[in-house]
Amino acid sequence: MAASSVSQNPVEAKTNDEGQIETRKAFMEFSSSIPKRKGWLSEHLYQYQGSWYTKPKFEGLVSLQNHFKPQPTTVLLVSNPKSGTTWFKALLFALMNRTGQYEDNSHPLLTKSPHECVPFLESYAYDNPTTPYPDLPLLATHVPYASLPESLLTSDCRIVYVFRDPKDVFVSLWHFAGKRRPKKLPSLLLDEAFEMFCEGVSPYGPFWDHVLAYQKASLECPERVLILQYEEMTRDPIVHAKRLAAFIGHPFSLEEERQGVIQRIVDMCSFEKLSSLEVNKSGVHHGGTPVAVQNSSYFREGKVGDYKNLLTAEMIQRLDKITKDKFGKSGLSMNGLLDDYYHSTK
Ligand code: PAP
Repeated sequence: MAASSVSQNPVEAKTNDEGQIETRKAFMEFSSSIPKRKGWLSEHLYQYQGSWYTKPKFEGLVSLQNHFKPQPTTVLLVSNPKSGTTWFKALLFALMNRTGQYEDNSHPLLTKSPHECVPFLESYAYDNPTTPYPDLPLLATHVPYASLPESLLTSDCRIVYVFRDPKDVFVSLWHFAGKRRPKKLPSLLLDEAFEMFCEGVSPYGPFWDHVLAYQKASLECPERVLILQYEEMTRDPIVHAKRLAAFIGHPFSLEEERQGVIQRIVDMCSFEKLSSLEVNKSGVHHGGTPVAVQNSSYFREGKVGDYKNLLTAEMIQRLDKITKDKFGKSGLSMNGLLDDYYHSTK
């Protein structure tokens, strides 16, 4: 894969306990010199290598860029926040840990959140700056392509990238921010959040640049980067689960197909199933944030087109126009993303 064009970070992350403090201090100094804007989930977002981060995620990213050493067989799930990460974490984890290998009712996904089963790299790096990365076959990140660690770009790792209609992404993120934003901060009004999202000021944003960079990598190296759309997965989960399994090197055998293993995986990872599990209804997990996160906050509606319940016609038109302008010439397949737009502009 092409190496990142962005020069690697200016803050050197250290690995011992003392170093951790040094890194935090270096970060504090550095962060006072870079652009910052009002945040969604925290007070501020900081701009680094063209994208926007909360403090913990920025610090995690810096550590990641300095220290991450992937295994050649690592599979990395990448997404913009709110694009289907939880769902695809579950799917990929289940594809690697087939239901057939477990007794009924003993699959780890039934008692652990997908975020516990598949950690985010930058969150892990923030929480464990002095500990080596876990030797797990499946990891996840929201980091944009240009900021991925060199070690990953030059490795044989496979990347699964999932993207989603930005209208649903925006709505999902706004609701999530409503739950997660500290109460002491002034609320983030819908119109203000919408302007920020359109401008590209959202966690790991701009949204469109994030997608386009991975799409380019996928075109250049299709055997290393697979790009999938949330909406496609909802339309035909069996077909795409099979594609995913083959891509990550765990294709289904005819026997497994006959036994209905694919359907069982798709069912176990469905919104209805996962959101009804006790662990995802009342559990919490820690991951790169100072406070524990309620697992239930990752399960809201799980639908395609929920944006219609919140956005005005003007907002829909504006986001679609940005998407059309940005994605238009990319050749990116956008199955159904702009249907409303073309309908309304006929
Ligand atoms: P993250 O990037 O912060 O980890 P992510 O999982 O990408 O979040 O996004 C959460 C969205 O995925 C929510 O969408 P909504 O707000 O529009 O409802 C959530 O409901 C949806 N989601 C979670 N699990 C599933 C699933 N199994 N199937 C489909 N959608 C899901």
